[in-house]
Amino acid sequence: MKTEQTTNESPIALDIPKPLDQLSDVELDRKSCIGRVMTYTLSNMTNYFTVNGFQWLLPVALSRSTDPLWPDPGASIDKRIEVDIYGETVRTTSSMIVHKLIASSLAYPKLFILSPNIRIEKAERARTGRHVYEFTQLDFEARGATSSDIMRLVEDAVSGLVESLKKDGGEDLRLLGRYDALKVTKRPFATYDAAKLEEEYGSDWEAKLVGEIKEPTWVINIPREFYDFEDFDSGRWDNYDLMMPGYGEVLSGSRRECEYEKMLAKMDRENVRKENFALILKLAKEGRVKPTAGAGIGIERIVGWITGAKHIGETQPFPKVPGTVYEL
Ligand code: ASN
Repeated sequence: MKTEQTTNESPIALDIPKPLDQLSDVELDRKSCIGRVMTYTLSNMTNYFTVNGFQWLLPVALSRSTDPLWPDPGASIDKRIEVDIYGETVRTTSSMIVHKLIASSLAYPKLFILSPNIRIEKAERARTGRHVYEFTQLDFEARGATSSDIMRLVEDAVSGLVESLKKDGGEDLRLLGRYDALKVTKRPFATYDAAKLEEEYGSDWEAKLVGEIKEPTWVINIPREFYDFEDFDSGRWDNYDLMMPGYGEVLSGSRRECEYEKMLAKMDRENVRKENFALILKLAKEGRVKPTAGAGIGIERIVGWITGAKHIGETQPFPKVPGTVYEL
């Protein structure tokens, strides 16, 4: 998942999610209902990946190398957390992108990880409804896969999830007023090019697009971090975001860059500190970073879309709304 541009940063009438101990009985019932949808989603998705031959890796919290989250047109990181341990500086995980490219190249050709992503967003993002400063990402990667392989896999996973949830969790979806609104009937999903959307709608294209679409929709060719594949001749990016109707981005991914010279050139161009990516650069130089493709699903966002949560903090038992520090 990317920290994508948010067009909706002005304060809107939106209830900021409260900690559990401050909820009324009615609010606690709703919390519990969203919790059941969360449990179903996690169980359904992890099952989907395991039956399709993906190995389930455990997450890490501290590493020297983590996602630079740069360049990203919508990045709004207030603070990067770095701590010294054993005389070395480590960073809290912002995403496990670097780990999964290396893991998929070397030992686990098809993998997925449910990992905590810590992104200390600016406090003004409290009211976007789409940002929290800790979230869980279902990150997956497949050696030798193409973008289209991954897009078809995601379409299958999302359609399957919505279909079985309507069957098994229909009562909860009705309680949340979401049963009829959730529709995934078309396959493959419609696809738009970000450059064309920008031409047509300007920089606010995401809000316009999600206001118009009725079903999940892909946006491709989005300029992003060094690890997404860029064709240096055409300037096109082989990447994709999944947009949900009336909601926004819930997944981002790409075919990956695995050539040493290209990674280096992009890091230079983008002022990314190469010393923080020494291992992936070394492996790429040795030809040990393999062609892979994958994506990451923001769990709170996909459940937010399914349940119609106004703020993704509502899907978290212990909300992490930007600007607020909680006891739990
Ligand atoms: N997980 C995303 C990907 O697979 C990266 C991210 O979260 N920034 O591309």
